Amino acid sequence: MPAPRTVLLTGAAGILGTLMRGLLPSYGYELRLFDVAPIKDAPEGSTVITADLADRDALREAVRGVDAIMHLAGISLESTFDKILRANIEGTYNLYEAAREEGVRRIVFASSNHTVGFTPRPQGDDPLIPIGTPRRPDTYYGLSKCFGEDLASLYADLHGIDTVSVRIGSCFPAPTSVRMLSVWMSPEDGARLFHAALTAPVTGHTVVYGSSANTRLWWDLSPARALGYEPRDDSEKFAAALIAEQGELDPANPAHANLGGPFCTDPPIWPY
Ligand code: NAI
Ligand code: 15L
Repeated sequence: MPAPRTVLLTGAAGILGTLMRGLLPSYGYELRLFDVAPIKDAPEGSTVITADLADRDALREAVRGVDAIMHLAGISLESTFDKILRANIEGTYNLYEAAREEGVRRIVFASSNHTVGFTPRPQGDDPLIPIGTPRRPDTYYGLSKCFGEDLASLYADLHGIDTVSVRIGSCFPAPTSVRMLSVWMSPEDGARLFHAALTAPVTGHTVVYGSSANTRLWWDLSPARALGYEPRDDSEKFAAALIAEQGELDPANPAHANLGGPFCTDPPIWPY
């Protein structure tokens, strides 16, 4: 597969989309930006499509001629089932159908650690969580990411569209909780991982965890490294301040016991 050059970035107005449209052009990509929310600060000359994932005609036009898609658009936290159904489940289906119709062969799917959120977090000498651990979604949101991964698997097997599903931890400029010390992915490492996922010579459906090389890491990063990802950051520099402010994680607290943290309570506890 030749290295992709033109990439459709869905969710380009969001937190991660904004970070990635800043970082990915330095890898040589030309980005086409898609979001239902207007993108006010898009660089001059960039292509911006303001449309909903429910709009199949707009999606088809948006994917036409791109080499690959980075699919970030959708609801990124817990919500009502109906809203998740429309944006994340039907929306992701619409995107894959548009890709199939227009012959796009590589998608990077923003999956989430909340596909396996009810997995108990490692403590002490417990082994890292493997990528093959059974799914245990913690929310309708996590459930929609399980659907996205399975949809990617179906479109790989049936239609030859290769997807790398990245189960992102917490990709923000800095971790804001003690839990995030374990699952944080710096934006720069995020760009390194998404670049690896866009270019790695893998076929079919590949699932990886996405984080920096954190001292307090909970999961196995070797599937991501196998794509050529070499993380350079570690959240440990934020640890002392966060622990002084919030204390260590308490295993007896249901919001601290599992990988998904406060998503594992009903209702989820914010902020996380
Ligand atoms: P965000 O909520 O800031 O951005 C999501 C974007 O998708 C928004 O700009 C929104 O307008 C757009 N969007 C929502 N529904 C849409 C629809 N129906 N049609 C078109 N656009 C729509 O979320 P964030 O943090 O940037 O996350 C991006 C993606 O990465 C999401 O899919 C999220 O689930 C996933 N993710 C993010 C993590 C993170 O740490 N930031 C962690 C794990 C997964
Ligand atoms: C996610 O999947 C969310 O999209 C993001 O906003 C964070 O909450 C992240 O997981 C997390 O687990 O911290």
